[in-house]
Amino acid sequence: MTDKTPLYRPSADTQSSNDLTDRPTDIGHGGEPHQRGGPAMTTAQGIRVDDDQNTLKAGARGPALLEDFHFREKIFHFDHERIPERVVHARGYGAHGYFETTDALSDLTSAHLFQEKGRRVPAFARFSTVAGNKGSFDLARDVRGFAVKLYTEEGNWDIVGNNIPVFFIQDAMKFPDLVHSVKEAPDRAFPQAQSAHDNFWDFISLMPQAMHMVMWIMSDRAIPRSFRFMEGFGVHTFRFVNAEGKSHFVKFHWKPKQGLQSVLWPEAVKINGADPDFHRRDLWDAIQSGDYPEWELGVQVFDEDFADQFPFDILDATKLIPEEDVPVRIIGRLVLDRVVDNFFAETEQVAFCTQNIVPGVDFTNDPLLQGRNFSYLDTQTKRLGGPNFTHIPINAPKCPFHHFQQDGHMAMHNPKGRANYEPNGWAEGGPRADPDGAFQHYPEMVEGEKRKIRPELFADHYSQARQFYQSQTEVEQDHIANAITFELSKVETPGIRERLVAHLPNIDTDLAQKVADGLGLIEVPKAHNPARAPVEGLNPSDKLSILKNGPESFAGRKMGLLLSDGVDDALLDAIMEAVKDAGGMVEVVAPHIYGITTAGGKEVPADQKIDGAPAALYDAIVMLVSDDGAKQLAGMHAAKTFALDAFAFGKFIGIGDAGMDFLKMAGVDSMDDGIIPLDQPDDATGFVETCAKLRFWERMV
Ligand code: HDE
Repeated sequence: MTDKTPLYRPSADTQSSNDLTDRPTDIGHGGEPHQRGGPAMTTAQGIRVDDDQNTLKAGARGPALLEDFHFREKIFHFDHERIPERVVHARGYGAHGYFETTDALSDLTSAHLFQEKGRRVPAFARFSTVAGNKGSFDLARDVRGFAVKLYTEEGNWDIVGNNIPVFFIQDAMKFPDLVHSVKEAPDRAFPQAQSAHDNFWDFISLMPQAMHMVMWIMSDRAIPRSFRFMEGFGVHTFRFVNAEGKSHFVKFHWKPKQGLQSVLWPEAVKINGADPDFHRRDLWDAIQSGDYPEWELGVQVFDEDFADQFPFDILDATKLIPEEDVPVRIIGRLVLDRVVDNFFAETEQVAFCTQNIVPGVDFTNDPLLQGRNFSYLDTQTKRLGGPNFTHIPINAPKCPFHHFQQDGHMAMHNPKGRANYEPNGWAEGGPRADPDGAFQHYPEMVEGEKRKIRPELFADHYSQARQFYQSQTEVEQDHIANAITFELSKVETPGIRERLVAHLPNIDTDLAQKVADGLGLIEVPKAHNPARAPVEGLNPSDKLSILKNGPESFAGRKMGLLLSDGVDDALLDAIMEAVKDAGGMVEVVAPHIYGITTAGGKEVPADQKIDGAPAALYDAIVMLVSDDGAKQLAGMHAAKTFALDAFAFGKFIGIGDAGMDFLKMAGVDSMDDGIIPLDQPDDATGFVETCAKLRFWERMV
């Protein structure tokens, strides 16, 4: 063949024409709309592009030419699209909103934000899992990050917390080891986003300080129903400092207005397959539908006297202060009301830093927090490529800022004039430090020997682990035992399993026995010797349980409606209406994605084809099917599994028309009070009210 062969040049929109003239012709200058809709395409340098389908060649079959600056620029930019993902908390999802003070606190802090009820500042929150890579699934059994950036009048304040109030380790020195152990093993690069493997439990079983946190991550806190249904905690003890310079200790709490709710582990496993984006989709959908998630900000405030008599060290991040000892005072609310315009620009580039605090707030000497104050700034420099990450809009303060920092990669704020140092004698001399209204470090007295050491009280590792376990309902205790059993069953080395189980008698002997039985151990291994005798007689705390703090209505939750052709119109309308009235959402699941036709001839589109929507995706279920529909669904494996799962996961199931026949055909042969007949439209409201109770737990014990 020679270059005399006919030319083929697909056009932008058809990809099929040989006609060299079939391409945009009506291209005006200055970016005005081009004939197919958008503005004229240019390179990043602003040069207009004539063809975006073909590289420049020496003849139709000839080599590509280096001269093709459009192609080279396009590919070069594509090659550089990724920035390093976060070493931890790589997978996350963020949204914008605002924070509003609901209770002024001028007696405790000079922070401008808290001086007056009703003060509002813009906020950005990012929720995340810790262990998995950026593309991992949402329902990993894992801690969730709960990071909030408040753009205050006095600068950015980042509260970089988690959905669990304690942490695995006490000193930042161990963080790289912890993270290496939980991430995929370095030789095989798996497992992804899971703690159920030898390295993690090997490390943890050698770190008694992690035992309190182990109780939390093995509880249902680690598999939240959505970001909207989980608490957030600042974890460390911080300080509030008032205008007179007086300091109080403070712990931060975010309490979801929606209540607490988690999924079951077997549900999590199914959800990860059916919808790996379950949590991010939930946040997006809620905000887009106007159902704005909301959290109250609460503080536990206490003084040195309390700290001195508290049986644990308030600088120890493996301990919490029970709300029964120091009640949580609600001082504000966070509302997320806007999704991002661009995930990369905002959620991926947002740079939280624990050291970002404002006047009136200060650090304590918690050795974990002190280490974090170094790590976050360092990590942002690496991820965002240089020191100017504060020039990126999502990270820039929304208050005035002036300093002499200059240049560096991608500098966007470039001061004019010649004064770039201080002191200087120029008339336009630039900013000057001024103690009035400035951040002042709390002048805490510090003395001591310079040693690598920890306080003696940090050595109590089991007391609060026990308190947490004993504060749970029976169902939740079972879930903890099952989770530890599951995880250790994935551990291949028997010695690691036994070393971990040997911690459990120090926490609770029943728990130890349940796990030993679950693993098939002949007996509970001899308990490890505690480094310090546990504190006896700590009272259980109801606030530590999810089930005791659940939602009170169906608001913000989702009903899965399994439908077939020929269903009763009035009943269907009544259910849809009742869920809507309760503030919930409905998703229609049907044999086909085009939906169903009711007995009255109305077409109802489906949101999901049954094969792609296991019952685990929903908080409660309605099965509204006709006689023929029951038979049709009973012949579909996915529909039968849907029914069996709904039952097995303890969901409330509303049954209309021939739904009961279908349930039986699917293999559900025992009936209970969680299966609720919907005989007439009036039954719908009562059913939805019952669903407020999350699950029919009696079926599950
Ligand atoms: Fe982090 N952590 N962390 N962490 N952390 C990061 O910063 C670190 C810790 C938390 O949505 C990194 O920007 C050290 C506790 C959240 O962008 C990194 C130590 C708590 C996020 C880092 C801890 C957290 C991070 C990785 C031990 C709860 C995600 C990327 C001293 C109170 C923020 C990044 C977001 C992210 C370091 C322990 C919460 C590497 C050294 C305890 C929510 O800087």
